[in-house]
Amino acid sequence: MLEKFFSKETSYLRTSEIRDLLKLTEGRDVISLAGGLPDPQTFPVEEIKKIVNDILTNYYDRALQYSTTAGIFEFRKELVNLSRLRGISNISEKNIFVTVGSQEALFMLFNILVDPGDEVIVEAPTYLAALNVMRTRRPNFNSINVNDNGPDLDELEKKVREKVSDGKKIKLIYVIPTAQNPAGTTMNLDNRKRLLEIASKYDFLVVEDDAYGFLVFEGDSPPAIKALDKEGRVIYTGTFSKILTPGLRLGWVVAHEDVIRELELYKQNIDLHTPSLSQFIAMEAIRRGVIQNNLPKIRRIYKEKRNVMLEAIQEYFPKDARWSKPIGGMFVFAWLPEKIDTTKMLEKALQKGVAYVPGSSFYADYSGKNTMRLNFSYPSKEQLVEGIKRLGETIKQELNV
Ligand code: PMP
Ligand code: G9A
Repeated sequence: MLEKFFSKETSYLRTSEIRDLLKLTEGRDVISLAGGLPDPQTFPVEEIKKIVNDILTNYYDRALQYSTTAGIFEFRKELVNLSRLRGISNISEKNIFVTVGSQEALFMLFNILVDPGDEVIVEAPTYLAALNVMRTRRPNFNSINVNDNGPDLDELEKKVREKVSDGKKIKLIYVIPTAQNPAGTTMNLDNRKRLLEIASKYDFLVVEDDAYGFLVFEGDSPPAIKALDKEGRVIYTGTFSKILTPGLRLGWVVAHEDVIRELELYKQNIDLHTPSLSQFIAMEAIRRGVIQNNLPKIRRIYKEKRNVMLEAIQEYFPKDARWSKPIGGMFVFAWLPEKIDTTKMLEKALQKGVAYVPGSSFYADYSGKNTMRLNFSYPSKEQLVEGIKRLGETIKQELNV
């Protein structure tokens, strides 16, 4: 009824299937392999209780007060230390910007960087909530397929060369190099270096989303691309959602001071600053080693759950399906026989009591109709087996229609 009053910009907003499915499955007897919720067992609740109590006793005057837009100074100092664990050195608190989750960081970054018609590069598939932000900027999307080592860099170089020979300029690539959401892939060190070389040669920015950089449970986590950046070309985003708790809604950006300045102006318009109390809690959690000490437990739990999910998929999925074998993160991505449209199949899966995220919304062009994303971090091991069993049955029935 009131749509006629809405701005033109609203017509570019797209719904998040992840958020829709959260609503749809809430309170229903459905095993959800859809949303990427952390396992609450990983929340260090006793330590947080103590931290909150100490903060409200000792620093209530600052923790309950307004604070600066870029983030609380001492917290930014701790973020310099935390970033070092991802190999990022040679930065100071002036390169750090605190946000309401890394989602806000992505929102602000794409708004300050992307104009309509700009050439942007994304992985296919990639994180849908980042795509939805970018869609509001109406860029020209260039999708690069993801293989076992992350984005196919030969394809990337070819695409970039084509654009350049057409007289176009690439603005940026958005990449999730470690335990990618949704594909579960990780770029090795050589590929990270090569990506930077390409970005440098053709002079575009790299927006590196490191949401799962601390969550590699098999082998070592390669350093962040930002750790290799000597030109200030990489803009890095991190989040506390997977290493502490998503309820604090805390993320951060590591970037050149030029970018930080622009973020500051932008955030003044959005929400003035990130909640002070959340920042104090995370700061103390870093200072007391709560996060660092909890990471082995998180990795162990997710590794066990990944194993359970992969074994169940092996047993219950049709033999001509293929799926990723992630070394970290929270998701397995599956490619089903071409005949299957996972968006259409979702209703049948829900009737059988299992949910997943259809893969097409992770593609800029909504292709990937036969793909799906499966979360293993939240369900119990029993639910993982039962959920995959139900899903396997749904797929096999669909193949026989
Ligand atoms: N980037 C990626 C790749 C994600 O998977 C997520 C959330 N799962 C986010 C960003 C945003 O997370 P948050 O806003 O909770 O930091
Ligand atoms: O499912 C994900 O990728 C992360 C969670 C996002 C959300 O809760 O919207």
